[in-house]
Amino acid sequence: ATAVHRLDYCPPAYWIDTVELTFDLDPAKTRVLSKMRLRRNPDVPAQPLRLDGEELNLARVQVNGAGTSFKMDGGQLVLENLPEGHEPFELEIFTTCQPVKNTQLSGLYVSEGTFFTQCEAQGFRRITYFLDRPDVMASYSVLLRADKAAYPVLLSNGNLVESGELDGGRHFARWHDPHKKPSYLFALVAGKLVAREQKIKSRNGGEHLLQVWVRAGDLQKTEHAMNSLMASIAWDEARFNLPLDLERFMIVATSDFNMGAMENKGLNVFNTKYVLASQATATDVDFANVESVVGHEYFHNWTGNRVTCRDWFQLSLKEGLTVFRDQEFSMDMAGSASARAVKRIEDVRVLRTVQFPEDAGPMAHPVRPDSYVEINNFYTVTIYEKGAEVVRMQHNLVGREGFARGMQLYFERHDGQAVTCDDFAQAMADANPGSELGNRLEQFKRWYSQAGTPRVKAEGHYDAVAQTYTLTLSQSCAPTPGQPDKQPFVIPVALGLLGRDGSALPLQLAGEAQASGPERTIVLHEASQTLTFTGVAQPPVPSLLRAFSAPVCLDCEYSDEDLLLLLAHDSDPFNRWEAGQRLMLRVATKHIADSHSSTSTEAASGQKLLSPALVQALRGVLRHPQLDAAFKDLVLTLPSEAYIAEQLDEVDPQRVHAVREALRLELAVALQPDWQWAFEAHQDSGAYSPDAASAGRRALAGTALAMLCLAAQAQGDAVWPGKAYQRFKVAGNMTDRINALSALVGSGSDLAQPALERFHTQFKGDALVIDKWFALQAMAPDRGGDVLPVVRQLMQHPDFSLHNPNRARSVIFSYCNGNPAGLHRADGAGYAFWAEQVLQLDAINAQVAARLARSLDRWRKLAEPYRSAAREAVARVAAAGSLSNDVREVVTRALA
Ligand code: B3K
Ligand code: ZN
Repeated sequence: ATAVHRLDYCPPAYWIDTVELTFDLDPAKTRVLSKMRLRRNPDVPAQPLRLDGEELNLARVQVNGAGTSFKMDGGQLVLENLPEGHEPFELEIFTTCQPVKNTQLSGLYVSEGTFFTQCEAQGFRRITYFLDRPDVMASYSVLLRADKAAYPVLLSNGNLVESGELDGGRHFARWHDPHKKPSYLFALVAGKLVAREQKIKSRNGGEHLLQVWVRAGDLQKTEHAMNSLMASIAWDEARFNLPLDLERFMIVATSDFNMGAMENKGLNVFNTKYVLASQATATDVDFANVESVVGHEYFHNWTGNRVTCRDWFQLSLKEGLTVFRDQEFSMDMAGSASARAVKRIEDVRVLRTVQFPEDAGPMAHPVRPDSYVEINNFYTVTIYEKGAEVVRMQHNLVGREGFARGMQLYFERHDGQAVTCDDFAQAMADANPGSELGNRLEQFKRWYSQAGTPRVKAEGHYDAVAQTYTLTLSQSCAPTPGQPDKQPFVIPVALGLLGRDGSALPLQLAGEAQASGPERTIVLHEASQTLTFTGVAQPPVPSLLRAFSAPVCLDCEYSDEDLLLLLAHDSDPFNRWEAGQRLMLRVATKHIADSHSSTSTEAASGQKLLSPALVQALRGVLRHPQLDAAFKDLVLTLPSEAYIAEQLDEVDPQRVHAVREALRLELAVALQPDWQWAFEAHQDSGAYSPDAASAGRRALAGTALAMLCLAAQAQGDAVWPGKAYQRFKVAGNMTDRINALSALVGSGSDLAQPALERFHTQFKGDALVIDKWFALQAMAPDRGGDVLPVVRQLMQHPDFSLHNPNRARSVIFSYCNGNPAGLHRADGAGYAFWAEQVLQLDAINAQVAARLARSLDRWRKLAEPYRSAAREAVARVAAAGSLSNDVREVVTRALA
């Protein structure tokens, strides 16, 4: 397989105006007849038609009703003798495929007896020969035929035109999609399903039918998804003036799915994980995820479907923008300013613990990549989450109203087109002339072309005599693969200054006539810029990069006192949280670096890692009368092992784990009475509701219980584990139940095993809950290498299957990505397991295998003996015969 390059883009040599597809659905052999009207693209020199195809059996090709010559070239079907001139002609292709043998879950496949399709990015070519590229937009009519008893429901995109009976117990349904679309948005579903239905009226009076299709037993778990869909529709109308453009909008759930969900036009296909939710089986986080993913896929209807991508290098055009939109939707749904901040912190946490490492590793790529071997490897946190940050910066540079104007102009210009990231940024800038974005568009666009996380260094100096505070901001960005030198970025830095009493100081820059409000955004665009604030009566503490105004690492030499001040008083909740994280990170890295003393002896000798001042400050947050529970929970949670590791030059994962565990225990013991208060003060009263405020209270109570169990375990006290077991048994919702179970597992209590057994008995048969049961065990804190044998044993469990992606993720990914201390064993056995599983999975499902292959990306950062052992495992995978392109690309880059 060779790389595809962005700059090689050429428009298609032909356009496909209409497609009529006829499916005779049969799991073993499905027949597909495709009748297309094509015409030559007048803007491109005459050339043969080359259609993409994969794993197809070709039976017949006809042009304008007569047989024609063709040849095969590298999987493509090549037609050389097509009618000349620019008149449309008809091409008919008859193929068959084998859905039941499709373990890749790309193209047409069978899940629990139901047919599903997944076409993004290049699955349509596994259904029929086609110009399988997003800039070819066609009008689709689909005729589905199948056995009626086995497949009573037949769905495709658009509107149902006709349906009826056929001979031999078969039936049919004919669908027509009124909107032109690229092939990646095609979908069909056929099987035994039932729907929750809802009729709605949109603002302009149009009537729409909403459906959520699931297996019969799951209907009562679809209310939240339907509510989320209705909320999404209302939100997009209200916030962006974007209406639902279909009479019918369907969501269908499947338990075999490579990712979260897919935005096929009018027929979204979802992983059950992001549809089904009931208080008994889904946690608050699951409820929030359902809302956010339903929103995300719905928002794609405009950002992705109405305006799509010219080529796959532009993937972030739709993904970055749609993630930004779903983040904003979740924030608006959460309500209060503080709930918005909580969502922002959660999003930034993902960005920093997953995307920053990607941007610093061998797979680093720009938001708009320049080349790829396998496009499926580029559905990354960089394209999605960093892409969303790049949109967010544009939003912040032009303001909320300006952004709305930019969106409007984008749709005025490009509705119905396949466009580029440049087109989006241009519309934003053109709608906002004179703004910081309008003035610096070309430089701003380096965010799309340069990979890597910029570092911003801030150095402040207070001059008591002149009453000035000078702040120098400098930026740099480390080399990434193929990009040794970086040009300066446009970096919006939202900031404020705090006085020693915690008050917000007015901001007045030298040369300005008067002070402005207590917060403003400075746009750093040079390598280094110096700001002078005047009329500063006391040495201030700067609060920088408020609300995480740019996706950068901020280096600022704060004293502990400065950070304690920010933690206690910053009016920006993000930076308040960040100050606490910095303080805890500082303690962690100091003790990790101090390799002479072993942490266990420190703990045993009663030596404290956390200063009394920090403990007191954390207690202050925990007991604070005004702060929200969700926010307190975030502040009181230590930075993850992954995030701590990211700050180190060389990582000993066992050391990171030991120090973090020691800190966790210390926090548990030092705040014991406070945790007890927090647990008791945040009990649910009344009916379950997954809203942000109630979820926050449950989260804090859950953390408190985990801390109480941890402290109790260390003190040999059985009271709290007993309480946790009791709560586990009687919990009225899955959040409280799994939190109690996790407190037992996490503290290593003897009650963990009986609780796990009870849990399995209670929920066997509910796949999504059993996934949680597997994941909890695979992510249990490692104690002397005890997790790997458990993981191997779990894979022997009758409920385990490598073929179901959710199940494979619940065990293998949970262990390899969610349990650093379990994976990084000095004996290398974790790496050997990883290599084994990558190879096994690759024979089944290349996309899933390639995701797993990413787990050891950053082997170079490891200390010995981990480094050599990890490298060897990656090399072992790379050396295996018959690797998929997907896995080969990942391991090749990892070793480069
Ligand atoms: N667009 C899909 C992702 C498709 C992934 C293909 N490998 C889901 C989403 O981002 O909404
Ligand atoms: Zn998306």
